[in-house]
Amino acid sequence: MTDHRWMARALQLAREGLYTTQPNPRVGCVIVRDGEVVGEGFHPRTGQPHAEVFALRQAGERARGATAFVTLEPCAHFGRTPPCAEALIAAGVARVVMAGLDSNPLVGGKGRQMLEAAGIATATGVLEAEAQVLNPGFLRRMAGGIPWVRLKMAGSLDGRTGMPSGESKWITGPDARRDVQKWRAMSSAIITGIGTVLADDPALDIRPEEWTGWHYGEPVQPWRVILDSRLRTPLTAKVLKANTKVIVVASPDADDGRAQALTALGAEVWRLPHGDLPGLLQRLAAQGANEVLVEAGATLAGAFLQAGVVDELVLYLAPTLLGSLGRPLMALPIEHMAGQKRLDIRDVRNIGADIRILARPAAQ
Ligand code: AOF
Ligand code: ZN
Repeated sequence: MTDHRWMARALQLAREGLYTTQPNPRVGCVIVRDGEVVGEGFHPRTGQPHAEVFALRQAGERARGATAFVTLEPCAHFGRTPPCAEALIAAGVARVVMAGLDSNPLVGGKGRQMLEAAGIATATGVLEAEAQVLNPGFLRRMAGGIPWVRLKMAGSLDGRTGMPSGESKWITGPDARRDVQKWRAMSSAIITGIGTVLADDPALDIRPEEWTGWHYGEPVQPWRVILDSRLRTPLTAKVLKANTKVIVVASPDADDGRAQALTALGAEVWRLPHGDLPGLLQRLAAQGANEVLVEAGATLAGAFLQAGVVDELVLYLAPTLLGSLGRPLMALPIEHMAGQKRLDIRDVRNIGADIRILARPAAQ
């Protein structure tokens, strides 16, 4: 029981890095001796020390004979920083409790082995599900080479996103729009479509002045990804001015001149077969994307769902009825009940005057 209590504290610490650690995982660590916390730490940013290092620094000599609670298996490799398993051994820690193993092939099980070989007692599986929720993208990318995909949508209570004319501002309220900032900040990349760029010219950025929910330091700006098979992105589009990586995904035969003009503005142009969403996701993961947020119109939202690559839906519904002429949330033509996409609802809450539903595709 007490193991759970200290791990809960370590998870709380890990959450400090919710918006800043990518591409690294969010990790927290608590060092406890004789029922008393002697050190705490979390991983703040890629390139900076790991959670265990901060906790060990704080504990100093008091780490000797203590128990370390870590939300992820301590690393065993020399990455940008030296192995945490070695640091724990050197500090004389007696026991290490970890929520789960690291799915990074460089670490997976090796950290625990190193600790055990040094005579340190280990325990694994304490609040493991809670720890996984904190790093769905990192664990997925390391284990399977694809990111965790969230699809954000907003509409009326009757599932409409605007009028037949395209008129759509505003359906959801300012609180819901602020809440979206949080999902953006948690993401390594935001994916949108050329339709949205042409219609709304969104910047898709995180505006700390609009949202102060972040904890440690300013959020890392997610990459912007525009699916634009024929390279119609205007050179004046706001999304191109992002202070982060901008990727325009085009068809293999899209115009070279357009590609060069976009590259000259600092964007990367990736060429992929039209509709190859799994290929795109693999490539994003290969570059370090953990969680991606799809913020797109009905066509692309439908395409992601059809391709079966959505892990989580983030759906904002406003207390209004836009009626049957309104545009649907997603283009998802289904003819028979057998083709329906059933979901598991994981969370429902009020966000200002709107509601937010988190749902995941149900196991088929
Ligand atoms: C830990 N504690 O706090 C974190 C870990 O490039 P580096 O050196 O930062 O290493 C990154 C890898 O280390 C990352 O892919 C993951 O496997 C592990 N992250 N491990 O013991 C931490 N953030
Ligand atoms: Zn480490």
